[in-house]
Amino acid sequence: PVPAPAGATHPLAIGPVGAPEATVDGFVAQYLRNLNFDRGVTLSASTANDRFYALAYTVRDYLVARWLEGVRRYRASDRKAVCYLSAEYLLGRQLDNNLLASGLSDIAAEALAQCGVDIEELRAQEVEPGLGNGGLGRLAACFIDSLATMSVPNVGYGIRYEYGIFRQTFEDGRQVEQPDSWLELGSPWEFPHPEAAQTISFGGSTEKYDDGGVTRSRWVPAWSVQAVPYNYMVPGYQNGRVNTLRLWSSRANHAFDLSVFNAGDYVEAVRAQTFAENISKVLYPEDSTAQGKELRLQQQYFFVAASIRDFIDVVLPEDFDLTRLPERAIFQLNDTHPVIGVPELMRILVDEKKMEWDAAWAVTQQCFAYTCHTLLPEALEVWPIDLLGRLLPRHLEIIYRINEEFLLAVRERFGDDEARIRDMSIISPDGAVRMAFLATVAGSKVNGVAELHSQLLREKVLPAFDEFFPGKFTNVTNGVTPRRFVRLANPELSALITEAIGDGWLTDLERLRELEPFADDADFRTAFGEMKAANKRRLAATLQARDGLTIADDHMLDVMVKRLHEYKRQMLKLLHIVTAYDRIVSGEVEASSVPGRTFVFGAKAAPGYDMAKRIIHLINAVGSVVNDDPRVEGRLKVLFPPNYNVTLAERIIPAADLSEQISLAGKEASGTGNMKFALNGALTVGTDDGANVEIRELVGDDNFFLFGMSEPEVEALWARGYTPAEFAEKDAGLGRALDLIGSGAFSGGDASVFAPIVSNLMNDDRFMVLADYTSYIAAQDRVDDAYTDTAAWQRSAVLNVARSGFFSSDRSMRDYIDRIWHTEPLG
Ligand code: Z15
Repeated sequence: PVPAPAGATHPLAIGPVGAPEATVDGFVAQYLRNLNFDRGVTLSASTANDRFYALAYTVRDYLVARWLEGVRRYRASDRKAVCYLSAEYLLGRQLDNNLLASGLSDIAAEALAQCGVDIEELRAQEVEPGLGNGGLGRLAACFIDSLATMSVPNVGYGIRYEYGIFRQTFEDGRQVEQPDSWLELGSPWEFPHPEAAQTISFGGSTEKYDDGGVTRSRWVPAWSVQAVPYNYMVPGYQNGRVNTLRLWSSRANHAFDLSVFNAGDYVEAVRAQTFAENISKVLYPEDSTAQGKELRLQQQYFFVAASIRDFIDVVLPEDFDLTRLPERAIFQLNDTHPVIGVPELMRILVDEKKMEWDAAWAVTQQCFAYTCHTLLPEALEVWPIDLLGRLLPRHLEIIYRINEEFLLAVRERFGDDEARIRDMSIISPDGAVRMAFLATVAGSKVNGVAELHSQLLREKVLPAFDEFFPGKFTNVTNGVTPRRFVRLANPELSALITEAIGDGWLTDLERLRELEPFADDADFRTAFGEMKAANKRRLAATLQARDGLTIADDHMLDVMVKRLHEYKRQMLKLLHIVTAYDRIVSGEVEASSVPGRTFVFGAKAAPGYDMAKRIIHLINAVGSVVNDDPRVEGRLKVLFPPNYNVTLAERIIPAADLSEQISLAGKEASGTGNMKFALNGALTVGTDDGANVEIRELVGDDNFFLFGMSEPEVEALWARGYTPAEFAEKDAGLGRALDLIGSGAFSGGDASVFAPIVSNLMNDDRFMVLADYTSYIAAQDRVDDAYTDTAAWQRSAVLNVARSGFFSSDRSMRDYIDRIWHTEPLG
C-alpha cells in the first residue's frame, strides 16, 4: 500500500480506492452515478453524448485502480521502461477496446440493457482520435497495446493535436479537406495535468561562461511555451495491466504573457497565447513525404523535450545517477520525427548536469534506438542548418560536434577518403542536417520494418553506416494487434476460431496454426463463408448509413485501402478496373463469364499533393461511369467511401475477399494493412514488396496472387532505361485503358482533366505502373478463375488466417525486446 498522508485514519484514505464491483448491479450503479454526478443529468434528461460519456467514465473507473497500482509498482521497481517517442498515434475508438481489455463487455451490455440504453447508439458517439496519418501512427497504437498486454513497462509519448488528420469529403469527385475537431465534445479518456506543465524553450543564442575555471556552453533561449501532459490509459488485454500514453498540449507561458500585459498590450498578449498554442494545433497531413516546415520542427522538439524531461524528472527517482540512465530507459525513435531528442539529451547531460562529453555520449548512444519506416528519398527528413540554428542554436552546435567526432572516427578507420566523408556527414553538402544519419550514428540499433526493407536499408540507403557500425542494423517485421483487428473488428471469425481451437490465440497468435486442418473441413469452410457474408452485410449497412452507398452481397469484395501515393499505385488498380469495364462493353468478354466484383477504395491524399488528388478525382470519375452503365450492372461496381479511418477499416477489412498490395517492389517499407487482411481471411494480390514477401512465404504461393517485377528486376529495368510508352504499345489492353482515360471517357468528354495523369504515366511513370500492368492483369484473371471455385477459395482463405499468426504486434514487441530493448515484463 502507498503511505497514507500524515493524519489519515480512514481506511479508504490509505488508497487506491479500488474499482467498483464487476457485476451488472455494480456497473449500473457506477454508470448512473457518473451520469448524475459527472454529467449532472438524469438518465431521462440525458443526451446521447451524456450517456456515452457516462459509459466511458464507468469503464475508466474499473481501469483506474489497476493503472495507479501499476504506476506505483513500476516506480518502486528499478525496471527499464520503453519510452516510445512518436509524433503520431492513430488510436481509433477506445470504448470497445477498453471494454474488451477490462473483461467488462458482457456486463456493460447487460447493464445498459437494464437501463434501457442502446449501446450501439453510444458506440457511434465516439469520435476516433485521428492523431496519425497512416501506417506509422497505427503501428505505434498497435505497439503500445501489445506492450500493455505483455506487461512491459512503457510510456508512449506524443502530441495531443487539437486537430487530427483532416476529414475528407468529395465535391464533384474531388477531395475537400475539413478540419477534424475531435475534441469538440471533449474526450472522456483523457486525464489533463495542467499543474505538471513543463516549460519548453526555443530560439535565442548560445554563450560561453566560466564555471569555476571550466569553460562551458549554455543556451540562452528567446521564448518558451508550456507543455501540458494529458494521460491516457493503455490497458493490456485482460491482464490487469494499464500503461500510460502521455500526449503533450502546448499552452502560453505565464511569464511570457505577463511581460506583455505589464506593457498594457492586452491584444498582443492574447496573440502571443495563440502563437504558443499553435504548436500542438494540427497534425501535418503528409505521409511518407518530408515537409521542411518550421512549425513541424517546433512540434518535434516540443514533444521530445517535454518527454525526455518528464522521464528524467518525474518518472525516475529524484537524484537519479544519470550515468545509469540506460538501465532505466530506452527511447525508441519512431522514424526521424523525434531525432532532435538526441542533441536534447546531450544538452541536458552536458550543459545542465555537467557531465563530460564522452560520458554523456556513451549514455546517449545506449539510450536511443531508431526505426526507419521508408526507403523513399523524399521521406528522409533534413533540416536546413539556418532554420535549425535559429530555432535551436545549442542543439545545432551539439550536432556539429557529434558530426565532427564521428567523421574523425571515420577518417581513422578509412583514411582521408573525402567522397566517403561527404557521403556520411550528418551535415549534407547543401547545408542541411540529415536526421536519419544523426539517428543512425546516435542509436544503439537501427531497424527496418520488414525483411526486404531492412536489407535494402542496409545495402542501398545506408551501406557506409552498415560497414562502419557492424551489428547495428537489424530487422523487426511489423505486426498488428489481434485484439482490435481480429477480435473486435471480426467477432464472427473470432467466435469460429475460438470454437475450433480455444481462445489462447488472442495473446499467442501463432496458435492460429492449429486451424490448418480446418481448411479441409467442409463444415468449417461453410461457416467461414457465412462469416464473410455476414461481414459484408454489416459493411453494407455501415456504408448505407454513412454514405448512402449500396453493395451487392453476391460480389467478390476487392479492396484497396491505404494513403493515396503514387508508389502504392492506386493507378494500377484503376487501369485494371478500366480494362475489366472495357472488356465487357467492347464485347470481348461476356459479362456473366466473370465473377461480379465490387472494388472498394479508401484513401486520403496529402492536401498539397496534386497528382494524388487528381487520382482521387479519377477513381470517383471511373466509379460514376461504371456504376451508371447498365451494360456492367450487377457485374462491376466501384465504391469510394470518403474519410477512410480506423473505424471504417474495422468494418471493411473483415468483409474483404481480395486484398490489394500492389506497390512497386522496393518502395513499400512493410505495409500493415496487408497483415490485417490476411488475418481476416482475404487473399492477397500483391507484389514482392515489404511484408508481402513474408506473407507469401508463410501462407504459401498457392494462397497468394503474386505479380510484377521483383526489386532486382526493377533496378535492372531502370539501369537498362525505362520507356513506359513502349509498354503501352506492346499491350493492347493497356493502350485502350490509357486512351479511354486520356480521351475524356470519364470526364464528360473533357480530355484535359485526366490528361496529366496519362501523360505522366506515358512519359515518366516513376513507379513503373505500365511495366507491371500486363502481369497484374494476368494475376487478376487468375483471381477470377480461383474465385469461381468457392471451396478452394475458402480453403485458401482459412489457410491465410491459420498461417498469419506471425504478424501479431506481440511478436514484433518480443523481437524489439530481444534484439533492441532488452527490457523485462513487470510481473
Ligand atoms: C508512414 O506511415 C510510413 C513510413 C513513413 O516514412 C512515414 Cl513518414 C509514414 C509507413 C510505411 O509507408 C509503411 O510501409 C509501413 O508499414 C508503416 O510506416 C509502418 O512501419
